[in-house]
Amino acid sequence: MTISNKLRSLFKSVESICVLTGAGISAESGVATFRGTDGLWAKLKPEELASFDAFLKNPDIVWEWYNHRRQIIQEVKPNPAHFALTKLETLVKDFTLATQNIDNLHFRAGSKNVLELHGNIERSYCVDCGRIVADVIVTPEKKIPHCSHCGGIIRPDVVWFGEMLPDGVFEKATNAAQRCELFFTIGTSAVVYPAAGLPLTAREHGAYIVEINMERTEISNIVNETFLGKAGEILPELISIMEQERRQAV
Ligand code: BJW
Ligand code: ZN
Repeated sequence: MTISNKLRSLFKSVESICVLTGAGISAESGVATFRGTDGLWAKLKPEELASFDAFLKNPDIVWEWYNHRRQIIQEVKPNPAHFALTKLETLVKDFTLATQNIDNLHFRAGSKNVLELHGNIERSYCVDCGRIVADVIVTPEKKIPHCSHCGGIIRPDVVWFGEMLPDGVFEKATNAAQRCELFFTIGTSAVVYPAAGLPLTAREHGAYIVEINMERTEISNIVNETFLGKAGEILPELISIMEQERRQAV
């Protein structure tokens, strides 16, 4: 793998890293991405499934979709890209992983400082009283779960279009993007805001931006270096180069 001299030398000394991940990092685990020809939204319209209005109109259909995805996510495993990020966290003093994914795979791989920008599919909450519910059961007989406390409708704890991100989480991600020296954007089409603004923030504050994706994206022209290919192949290689550089530097 060819990497620039700038990145190689940054690998030796960097102590502050921020990472943004998107659906592409979980693709090799078997979780479908959203956009693109094989994406979830090639056939399904996001506005019909990923907004609160859509949920209120058809809670049973939205629950069926999330239940189906929850089942897939429970069966899949983190892949080498998730594990490479777990390793990366141990190499530097300041590490933040902001993920747009709701699949829990970073936590399952052992990453610690993870900011879930768009929630977590394995959690749900009551739209009326806000209580968090861990184990929601949806069946053909019981298509819409209700709160055992107040009777309100339970919804998945994910962020839909037009909704604010969880309290304080985006602020933490912005801080990390502002203070990092090296920023990775991995497996995201970088079209959904405010998450897609994080690499731009990092760049404005002087960070070196590295993108890993199967194809060029909306932000490829503002990043410093793009590696085209599978995150599960590229990331482990990059982290092993970084380890080598740091061993030599001691
Ligand atoms: C690989 C790979 C491999 C594949 N290796 N790579 C106009 C302009 C600007 C903004 C807006 C606008 N109109 C509306 C907005 C705001 C809106 C937005 O950004 N819309 C744009 C689409 C235009 N944003 C919001 O509404 C956000 N909230 C907000 O702004 O609050 C403020 C506000 C409040 C009230 C009113 C107004 C404003 C909330 C956004 C929530 C997004 N939610 C979703 C669904 C989550 C639940 C669920 O999963 O069902 O989050 S949408 C969906 O997109 C999901 C993802 O997290 C997100 C990003 O997708 P991601 O991860 O980038 O996936 P893909 O599929 O797009 O890309 C995968 C990539 O991987 C591809 O590039 C592949 O090439 C690559 N890849 N295999 C490496 N092996
Ligand atoms: Zn309730």
